Amino acid sequence: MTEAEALENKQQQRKSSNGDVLPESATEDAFDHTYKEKEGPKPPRIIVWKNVILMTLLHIGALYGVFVVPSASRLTLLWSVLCFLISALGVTAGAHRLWSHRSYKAALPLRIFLGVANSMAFQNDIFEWARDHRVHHKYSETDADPHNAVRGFFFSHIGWLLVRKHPDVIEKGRKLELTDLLTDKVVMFQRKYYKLSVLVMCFIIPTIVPWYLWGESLWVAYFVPTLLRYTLVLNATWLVNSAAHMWGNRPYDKNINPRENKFVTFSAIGEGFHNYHHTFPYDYATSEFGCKLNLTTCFIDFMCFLGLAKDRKKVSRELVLARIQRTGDRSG
Ligand code: ST9
Ligand code: ZN
Ligand code: ZN
Repeated sequence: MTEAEALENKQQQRKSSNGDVLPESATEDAFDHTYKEKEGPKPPRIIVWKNVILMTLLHIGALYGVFVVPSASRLTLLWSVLCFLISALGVTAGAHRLWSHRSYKAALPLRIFLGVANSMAFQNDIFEWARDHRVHHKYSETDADPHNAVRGFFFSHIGWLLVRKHPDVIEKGRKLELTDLLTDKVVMFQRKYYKLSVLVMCFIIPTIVPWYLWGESLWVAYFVPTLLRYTLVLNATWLVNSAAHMWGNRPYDKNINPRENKFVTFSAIGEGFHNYHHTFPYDYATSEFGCKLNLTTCFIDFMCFLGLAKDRKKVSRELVLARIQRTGDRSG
């Protein structure tokens, strides 16, 4: 892509649904066509054994949790689903659409809820999550992408959390504009008390509530709504980085890897329309279709209805159609 095309691309991305040009911060996550991977041998892969051991134990615990499911009461199963949804929203509506992309605005009570929900998901604090995610969009499928899908399914799914980062991820991440995150009191508070908030929200509350309120055994409560639920949310999220960067169609931009993947859309409560999302990262619905198959979009719409959210950015139909004509894969 030439420099002129890159500029046109950037300007197109900066037009909101009503034709307004969005602020530069809204395009901080737009793909950087000028970045070139360094030539020569790649840096060695340094395995972080502590993470390998913890992730293995977590997944063994979750697998055991599957066998414990039949012994769980109905209320415990319902509680597990609720914990899944709360933690998922902390990631999708919180760390992703609000804090990484600034695709809508949220009032303080909603930001507090999303911050607490995000700690239940235990996926690194919001600041770290959003910084990594902005580098992912800007340097997608290169050495500077934390979960570069070119390195294969395993690496983009979980492997990237088991090894030291490529130096380019850190180098490029340090150059990002992150003032909006640094000045957000909820983000900074959550970062300051992250370990404690994870202990309480991800482990203690999901275990204690079923035991205290309806007499579930601590054993079942620990393995089902806690370990199994946590592991399912992690894997649903990771599928966006792995499966949705490999399998599915590309109606909006056939030149990029991210794809529309129905299975991921379902498991990640609306985040599998990944070809659309990488093409228009600032769209609050992360898809062309509003609430269709997209629980997170319904949630944000409902928050707007309650007056807790506003200024949802949406790409106009004309811009989407023009993009489909220009770069979409229209073969099927
Ligand atoms: C987890 C995260 O699972 C999942 C994120 C997924 C994202 C998905 C996105 C998809 C779209 C959204 C869809 C949502 C769907 C949700 C569905 C829900 C149903 N820029 O980190 P260190 C600095 S987490 C700038 O140690 P190493 C850093 O500040 C799971 N700087 O790197 C530090 O600086 P200083 C739980 C950066 O040593 C220095 O570099 N967590 C950046 O290479 C070293 O940082 C875990 O399992 C950056 N981007 O280690 C593992 N990055 O020294 C937690 C870093 O000055 N992580 N820096 O303080 C780790 O253990 C380590 O990070 C590591 C790398 C081993 C992975
Ligand atoms: Zn992606
Ligand atoms: Zn994104």
